Formats: sequence, C-alpha cells, structure tokens
Amino acid sequence: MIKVYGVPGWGSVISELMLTLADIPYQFINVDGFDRPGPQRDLLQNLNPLCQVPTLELEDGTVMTESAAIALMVLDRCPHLAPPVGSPERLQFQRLLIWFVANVYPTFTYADYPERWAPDAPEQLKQNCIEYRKSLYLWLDNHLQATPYALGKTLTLIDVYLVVIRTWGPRQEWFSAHTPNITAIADAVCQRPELHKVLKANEII
Ligand SMILES: N[C@@H](CCC(=O)N[C@@H](CS)C(=O)NCC(=O)O)C(=O)O
Repeated sequence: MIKVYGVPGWGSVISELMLTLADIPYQFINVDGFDRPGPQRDLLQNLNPLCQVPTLELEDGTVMTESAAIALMVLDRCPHLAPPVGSPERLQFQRLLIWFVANVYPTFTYADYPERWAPDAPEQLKQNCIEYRKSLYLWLDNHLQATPYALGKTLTLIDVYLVVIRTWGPRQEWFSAHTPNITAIADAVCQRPELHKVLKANEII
C-alpha cells in the first residue's frame, strides 16, 4: 500500500485527497515536528532530501515527491480526474497545476521559514511573500469563471488545491472577503461525501 508521510492539515492532505478521489488505498504516517531536528525529520529526510511533505512511498518502495508530480501519477491511474485530452479545459488544468507549484507554493517555502533565507530581515521577507501570495490568489479568483468546480461541472484534481489552500494563510476569512470564486469552489469540494473523512481528519471541515 502507498505510504503518505505528512502532517494533518499540511501539504500531505493534497495527496491524501487526490488518492481518495482515485480510490487508491494509502497509509498515513504522521511526521509532525519534521521541520525541527529529531527522529521525524531524520525519517523524512532519508526519503526526501528537501524534507517536505507530501512525500510518498509507493507500493514498490519508490519514493514520490512534489504534489504536481503526484497528481500526474494519480491521473495515470485515474484519468477521469482531469478534463479530457484535447479539450480547452485540459490546458487550463495543466496551466493551473503548474501555476500552483511554481508560484504559490514557493511563497510558503520562504514565508514559513523566513529566517532560513533572510536572517537579517525575516519579517520583511515573510510579509512580502504573504502580500505576493494574496496578489496571486486575486488573479486566480478572477481567472476562475466556471461552477461549481474550477473547470466546470466535473471535479478535477485542481479543486483539491483550492480546498486546501483556502485553509492556509491568509486564512479563510480573507478568502471569504476577497475571493468569492475560490470560496464557492472550496465550499463545493467540502460537500463531497467521499472526501469527508479525509477533510475532517485534516481539520478542513
Ligand atoms: N513543491 C512541493 C512543496 C511542498 C512543501 O513546501 N510542503 C511544505 C508543507 S505544506 C513543507 O514541507 N515545508 C517544509 C520546508 O519547506 O522545509 C510540492 O508541491 O509538494
């Protein structure tokens, strides 16, 4: 069975939700505290030198990291979780998938541990990243025109990112006030009964 190394509510929930949608069984291994020296960090770093979650160990022991790569792996097994090849929505799916990990995720890398990158001005780095992230979300919200999900009537793996990031900084109240489309899509994902157990375990609902 696939092992998902993670922390409840952190990036590992993105993989947990994707695997759940694809009906792929997995075992969750809690590595809470991995971002400080200790046994959890040693365990994770042994698998993933970047020491980040999500980190997966596949059925055959292969290590898999990077949420977008994990999404593509899930799609290989369960293609209906993305729009069909050749459709305009497919291109949007591909664009947004890479957009998230190329633009949004690094703002967490730098803002969550600012002293690592700017020991002389950590607070400034943190604030700049948070403001930049907000500008990304405002662009995204304008770009999302479909309902009830990001790409229309069918839930895709992009929707998983939306329901998760809405719980992270700048937090749900900010999203409610500034990003009505992200909010509506995240609310729609929260209604999916097959995701309730994982959403609850990660305190998203
Ligand atoms: N590019 C990675 C980013 C993963 C990531 O940054 N995860 C955060 C937790 S949500 C993390 O592990 N941070 C610890 C660190 O960067 O040291 C992905 O898309 O999976």
